[in-house]
Amino acid sequence: MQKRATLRNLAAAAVLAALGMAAHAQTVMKISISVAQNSHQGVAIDTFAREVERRTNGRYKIQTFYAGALGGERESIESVQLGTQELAFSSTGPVPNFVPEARMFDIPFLFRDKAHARAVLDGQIGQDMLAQFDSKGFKALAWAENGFRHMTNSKRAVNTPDDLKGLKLRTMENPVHVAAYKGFGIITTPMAFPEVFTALQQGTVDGQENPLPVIMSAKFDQVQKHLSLTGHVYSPCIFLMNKATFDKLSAADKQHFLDAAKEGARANRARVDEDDAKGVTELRAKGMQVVENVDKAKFVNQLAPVYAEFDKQFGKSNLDRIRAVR
Ligand code: EAX
Repeated sequence: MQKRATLRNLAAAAVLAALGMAAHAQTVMKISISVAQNSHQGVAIDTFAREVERRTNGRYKIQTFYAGALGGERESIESVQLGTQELAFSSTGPVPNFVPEARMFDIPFLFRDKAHARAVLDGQIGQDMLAQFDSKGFKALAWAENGFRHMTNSKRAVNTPDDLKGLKLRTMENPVHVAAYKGFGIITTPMAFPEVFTALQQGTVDGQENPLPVIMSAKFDQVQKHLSLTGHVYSPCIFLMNKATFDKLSAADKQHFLDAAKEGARANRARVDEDDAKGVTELRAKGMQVVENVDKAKFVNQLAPVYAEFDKQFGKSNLDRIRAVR
């Protein structure tokens, strides 16, 4: 009799333990960026991670990795496509290697300002572009922002395109950027972001180009003398998730991940605005010489031959549709 009661209690305890485990079963996923945590990109993934955990009541935990800890942007995107890493937050720099259609957004001087870029990305054109990622093994959760890119170098002030001629600049691994920068006479060196600081420090390249939030968080003022606010390219960022991993989520959890990415993008864009507002003052105080008013018309005119090529590649009507968005 006693033995049977003990066995019953043991069975009950085992069931409770199993239920307890089930109630607290947690799936851990990884997300990475190539810049420091204290940055517009760090804010994006930290907000995303917090929101996913909150909205799924802890059923999903997002482990965040910064400063290229899991590799550069191209490497991380590749890992997400393969499924060895569930998520990445990246600029669109390396994206054309995976989703060629997306390179349209990398065309110099295509976007008037951040409001225009955000309206395009959050509107029909941008949402249609997100759908292009599905067939390439990605679920693109949301657009976010890197910002308008500016030129830095250690050699000379850049006021006109002629000042760019012969400069060895690191570029992202992006075919549109490389073609455009060659149009300025730049000697282009495509390179993953985690290698850039050392390359600048050692003089392997003379300069690079990035938004103020990246220049600030990467402390490029320590290895670059000159900054010119060329704003030559608007650089989106994007939340990418392995498609098969996303498809396995319940309908409710799919929505939680999508909403968390939108929250992350909201926090990210707010931090870009903050950094843009104080960046020039901060970088000047750290010793950079800043050219604030370059003659943008001269830079645009210099790219006329390249634009003719882009009109052919992407269809002038598609580019005009983007320009027409208010
Ligand atoms: O954070 O590789 C680059 O220059 C990109 O802007 C990257 O997002 C740096």
